[in-house]
Amino acid sequence: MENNQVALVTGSSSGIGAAIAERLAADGYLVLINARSNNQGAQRTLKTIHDAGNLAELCIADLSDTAEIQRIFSEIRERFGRLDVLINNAGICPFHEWDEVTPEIWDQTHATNLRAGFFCTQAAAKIMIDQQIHGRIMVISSISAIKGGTVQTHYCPTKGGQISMMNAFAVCLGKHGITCNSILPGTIETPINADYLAAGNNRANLEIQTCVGYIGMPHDVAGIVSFLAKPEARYITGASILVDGGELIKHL
Ligand code: RM4
Repeated sequence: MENNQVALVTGSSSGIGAAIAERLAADGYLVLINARSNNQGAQRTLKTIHDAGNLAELCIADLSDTAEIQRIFSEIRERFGRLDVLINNAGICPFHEWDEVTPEIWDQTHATNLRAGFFCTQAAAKIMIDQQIHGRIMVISSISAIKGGTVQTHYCPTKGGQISMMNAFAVCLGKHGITCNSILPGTIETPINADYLAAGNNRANLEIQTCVGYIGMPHDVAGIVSFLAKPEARYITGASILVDGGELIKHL
């Protein structure tokens, strides 16, 4: 791989984002670890990458604030002069019954999951085009883009929107050699659903919904991201790739 390539992974203080950050650093990128604050998780991801002898720096910003997005992308331009990979991973899933969702919960979920992804992609693509970089942009969407969830009526549309947004960007950016793809994880063992998985029979119920009989781990998602970032994946754009242990097809 060409030296000095830079990858930004939003929301990489824990879970899927942390695993992607570690994987891309192992692949040779200087990884920018984004988190809302300089918290323990961000420090842990940074230390894991450094301990493995790879490159990473913190990139602290709350991406639900578009001014913060502008700030970090100006900094990336000034400091590195390039961006090769953007992984739109930051996301929240505050579980609420459909009749308890308030406009505030709706707005907050959309600002983090969808609006931030749009403005990060817009800013990243401008750098890639200016630098003539055949960049890679991905969004970590979800099986929930397709499948409904009882406590996710406000969250599912953000995941569906992420796919349609990546497809639209794929159309716009293909001529610049930039690919835009969506990854759709099923249930993955992360802090976002730790309480849910621990309650009642939720874990067992989710396990039997998959073909493989178990719940995936963050590194199960990181592998496909690593592949899509490579030059050999140049012809894959506008794709939606399920990483769900066969959950979606099992009950069709
Ligand atoms: C996902 C999907 C999973 C759930 C997470 C929090 O997109 O719905 O099943 O665990 O959200």
